[in-house]
Amino acid sequence: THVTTKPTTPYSGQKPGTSGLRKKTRDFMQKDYLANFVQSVFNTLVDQKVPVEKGTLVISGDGRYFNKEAIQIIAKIAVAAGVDRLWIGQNGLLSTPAAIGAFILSASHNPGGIDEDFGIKFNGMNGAPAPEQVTNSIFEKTKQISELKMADDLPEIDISKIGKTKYDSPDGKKHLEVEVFDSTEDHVNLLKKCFDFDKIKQFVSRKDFSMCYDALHGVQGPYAKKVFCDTFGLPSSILLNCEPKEDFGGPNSPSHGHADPNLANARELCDRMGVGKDGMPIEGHKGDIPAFGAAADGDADRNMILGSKVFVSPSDSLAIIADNIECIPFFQKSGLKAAARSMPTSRALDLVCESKKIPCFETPTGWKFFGNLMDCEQYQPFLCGEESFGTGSNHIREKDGMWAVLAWLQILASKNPDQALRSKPLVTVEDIVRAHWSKYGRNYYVRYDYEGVELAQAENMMKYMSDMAGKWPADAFNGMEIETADVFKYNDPVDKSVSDNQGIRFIFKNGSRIVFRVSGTGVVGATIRLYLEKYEGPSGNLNAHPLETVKPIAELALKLSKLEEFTGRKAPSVMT
Ligand code: VG1
Ligand code: CO
Repeated sequence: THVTTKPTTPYSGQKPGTSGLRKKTRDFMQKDYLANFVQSVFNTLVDQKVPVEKGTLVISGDGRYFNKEAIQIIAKIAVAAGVDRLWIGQNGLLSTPAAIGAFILSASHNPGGIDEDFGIKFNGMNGAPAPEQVTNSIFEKTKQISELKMADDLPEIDISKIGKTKYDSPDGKKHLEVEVFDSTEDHVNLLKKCFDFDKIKQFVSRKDFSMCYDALHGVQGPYAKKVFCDTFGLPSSILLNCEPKEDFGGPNSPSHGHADPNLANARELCDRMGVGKDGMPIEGHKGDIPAFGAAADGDADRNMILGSKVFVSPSDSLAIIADNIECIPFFQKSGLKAAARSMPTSRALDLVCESKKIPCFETPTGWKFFGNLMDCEQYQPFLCGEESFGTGSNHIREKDGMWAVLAWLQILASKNPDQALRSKPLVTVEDIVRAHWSKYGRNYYVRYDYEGVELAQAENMMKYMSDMAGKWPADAFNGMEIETADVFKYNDPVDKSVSDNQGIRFIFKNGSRIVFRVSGTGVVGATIRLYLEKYEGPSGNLNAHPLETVKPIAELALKLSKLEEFTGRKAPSVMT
């Protein structure tokens, strides 16, 4: 192969957000748009003295439209940059949790298709998303880029067939290897080290247990088939939407092509599980309901957990896994050493950490902030998660949708031990959730999303609230006593970096919280996220309706933020 150098001109706005660069697919299809960004990543790596020439690079994605074309473009740039080996998941598919040292072609939970969204993330050799210093430097490079170096004569890689192909490197001094591999194998092998697969298999084959798994046509499908059907021996009828599709099923599918595992988009699964849009049981639901239900997002790093007629809020799921951590082999040897949640995630986890007397960290939104913490030996094994349906541990440096599901199945298996007890009724997801609330109390939690708001309006609203921090009159809070009203700023305890402006928070003395953020994964305009939390102690009402329960706080939040005045929005577009 040879390297061709050709001139290019910068595109504006190539700034990675919470998780990679996300734009309309058609933006990515513009001449050299993707190439400019990828070249900028390599230029940054070279600057930071990362030994690219010795590296193995993974290039794969969640299977959305333009995935395949993008892989060929990135391969040409990577070869020109001198990469030793390229690994590509069969058919270009690889879930985010399985990708280490990788370009991941995904806009995650955003819809896919030529008229929808595309994205690219870069994860370093430790599997962690590029930290802020790196993404900022990539952005600077995109503004200055003037040339592309590509191995234009690299033949088109056949990504449909597993196998290795050797090419001469551009300098003719070595061979470079391109390997197309079975996407699911490595990751499932890693998960086998975290859990007791035999015990889970025994549990899921009980006659009184049944489950349903929805991959929403994202990349998790083949992994789900491998784990649940090939390994645990469950029938393929438990799988919903497990064939990856370029448009995740498109606008006419039950998820509207939005591979986001939540109450609004995973409707097919929720309906089957008897769970309404409000997270409450569907009245008069007929038919058999499985005992366990779960779903993943487009790139398979998110998870949703359901029981029969029960929705487990992601913040609760995190706290419940923490409280039952001794059920999971990965943690059995030394116990859980530390845990973390993103700032908007409910404080249910904090209560568990308090009782376990272990550190509980509060980070800004996005997985890149957990990486530093879990790299510290004194905090391993480590558990972390977000309200946005992401949960994981230090087995990798990303959230992991399959991991969370196996964690729940392992807990269920432990609560329903051996043969002798088979005559007893199944301890259900609902039993586990209720036991948790009666021990720690319940953190009622709802998120309102206002999508497609004009950017300037969202910024003005956020600016208004940050200007007001410290100046709110004492009677501004509808009689509730305020503890903190500020702009969240994170001091990374490990590398001492500071991330400012990570959301507006109102914390009340009674344990309620209001948080405002602007999303960093949106593609058009701005999405305002309003996070609402109300704590109810163990002796309080643990059976209330979450939407109703947080309503008074929501009204206060709308008053404080003047959201309607700033944006003209009367109601959120999604509640979850
Ligand atoms: C959202 C979620 C955040 C998550 C991020 C990436 O970010 O709120 O918790 O880490 O998506 O998830 P934002 O900035 O839009 O709020 V994924 O599964 O889209 O890579
Ligand atoms: Co995702």
